[in-house]
Amino acid sequence: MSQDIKTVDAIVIGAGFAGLYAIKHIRDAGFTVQAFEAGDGIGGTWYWNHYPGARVDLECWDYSYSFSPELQDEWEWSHRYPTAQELMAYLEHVADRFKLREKIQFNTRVDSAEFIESENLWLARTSDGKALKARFLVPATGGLSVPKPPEIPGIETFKGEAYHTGRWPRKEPTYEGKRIGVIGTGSSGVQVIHTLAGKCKHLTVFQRTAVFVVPAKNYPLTPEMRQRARATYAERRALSRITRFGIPAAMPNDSALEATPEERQAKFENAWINSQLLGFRQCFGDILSDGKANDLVAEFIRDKIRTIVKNPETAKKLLPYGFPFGTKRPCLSDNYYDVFNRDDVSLVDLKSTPIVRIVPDGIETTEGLIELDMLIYATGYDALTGALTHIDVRGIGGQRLSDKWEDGAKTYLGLMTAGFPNLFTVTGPGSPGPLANMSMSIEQHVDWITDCMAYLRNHGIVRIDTEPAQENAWMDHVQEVVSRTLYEKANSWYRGANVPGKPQIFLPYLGGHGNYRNKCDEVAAMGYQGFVLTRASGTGDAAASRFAEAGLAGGSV
Ligand code: N01
Repeated sequence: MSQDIKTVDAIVIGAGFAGLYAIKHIRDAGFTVQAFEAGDGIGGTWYWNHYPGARVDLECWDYSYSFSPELQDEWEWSHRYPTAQELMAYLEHVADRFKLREKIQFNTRVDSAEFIESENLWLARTSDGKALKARFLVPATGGLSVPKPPEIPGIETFKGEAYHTGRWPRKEPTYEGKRIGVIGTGSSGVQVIHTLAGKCKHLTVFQRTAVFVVPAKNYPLTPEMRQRARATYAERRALSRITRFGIPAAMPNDSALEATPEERQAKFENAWINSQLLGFRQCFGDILSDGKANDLVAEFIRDKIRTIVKNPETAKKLLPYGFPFGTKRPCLSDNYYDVFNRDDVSLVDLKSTPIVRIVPDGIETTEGLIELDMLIYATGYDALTGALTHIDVRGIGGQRLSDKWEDGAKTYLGLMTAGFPNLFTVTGPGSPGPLANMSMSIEQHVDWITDCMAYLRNHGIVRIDTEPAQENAWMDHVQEVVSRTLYEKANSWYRGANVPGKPQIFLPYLGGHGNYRNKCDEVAAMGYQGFVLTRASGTGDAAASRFAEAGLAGGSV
């Protein structure tokens, strides 16, 4: 039976930003590729998250592929921060331009993947009842793709419409005349709230934790702006490859505490006026590492909230406390706080007025029933690990990935986890991932993975794995770097704190995109130092890595 199963060089899971580039780059390196995508179209995160107001919070010049100058030149971005719909159109264009669709099987989930040790192949089983083998498994499943339900009793009893932002229906719901409740005030909730306010009969915001929202300053792009961006693309991308966040923004070294109050005020005002995601963090070098410096920014933003929101009681509820600025992803919006000055928007502070249960007609809080026609869950994701552990992945000895990561995900360089050979994670836990420009990080990972695959092919190596000691040392380093910052002080999804029962370990690598890229390149240049390479029997190799003779017939990649 196993003879009948087709074998390809690589299975890619997902057809979002990461999956598309993986398909292209791996195919162009001469490998056979099959991709599977659960949705019926291209887009990944943007396919599932096209809720009202969904748009990226990095500038389009940075949150886009850099691998093709022609693509950069021909694509016409409409806004500084494109919507989910525009990003989908871009990704569809990429799929067509580079002829990637033929490699993708849509509407198909990879349910399980098992490493067949005797063959050094992955055996994947898919939701259409079929199976496929591959030398390499490349889950490009995204860090924010498994929605986290709100864990509120009675959720199934609600008789109105209910949607999670991460699974938005393809057919846009109507909002006019409806009483809508939004649970959650992270990046997704903030975008939904500022977009639906004024477009429905009444909007009720259920806020558990107030967040820092800074102006987006989104604007339409003119032909001149596009022309300027095109002229500097090469420079911009080159700089992004060496910076901490993977965008062309250098981080300063000076301390907020050493500046005069006037200097601080001027910088903070400038960050507020000329806002962008990193604006406040770029004001001084210690905003993310010194609690007192951070408090200065936090208080500056709280003052803005007090000024914008007219009702002092409402303003007070919207003031973020309990975590340093920047340690949960700040949100961008041009009118979030103004929305709370409207008569058709109300705020329920769940700290003082908790939800008791969801009932057929709405939400019952400790202060009574709020009747609703539609409920929107903007409650986030089982981030960074969820998409991987939801697939039944089994490595050496049948070990389940979900069991191995029971006490926290472990990887070497965010690229491989020991005991799961030939499986490369794209922007996985232990890599900078969400704490850098995702599109830059994706390209860096896919380039590295493809180069590695080519190296293995050229050297007759049929298996690559890492060792527990390597990943322990790497994850210790990830924790050590974060301990030098304020990030650990927040109950964020970066450390799994948003999912009840999830082990809490800080997963993204904070050492900086540029440094991380150098480290990955260095490891490769040293013959994949820290990885265990197993060759097909009978071939020789002088690489510095340790080889384990597996005695296998192979080299068929
Ligand atoms: O999810 P989140 P998200 N009862 O986890 C609340 C990226 N992104 O989808 O903070 C009541 O940040 C929860 O409250 P608390 C971006 O990286 C980017 O908004 O846990 N509330 C929180 O308020 C972002 O960081 C863009 O106390 C409950 C909210 O739900 C990441 O995706 C746009 C609850 C979840 O916030 C995730 O953002 C959108 C409960 N039971 C997303 N459970 C852009 O590029 C959870 N909450 C602009």
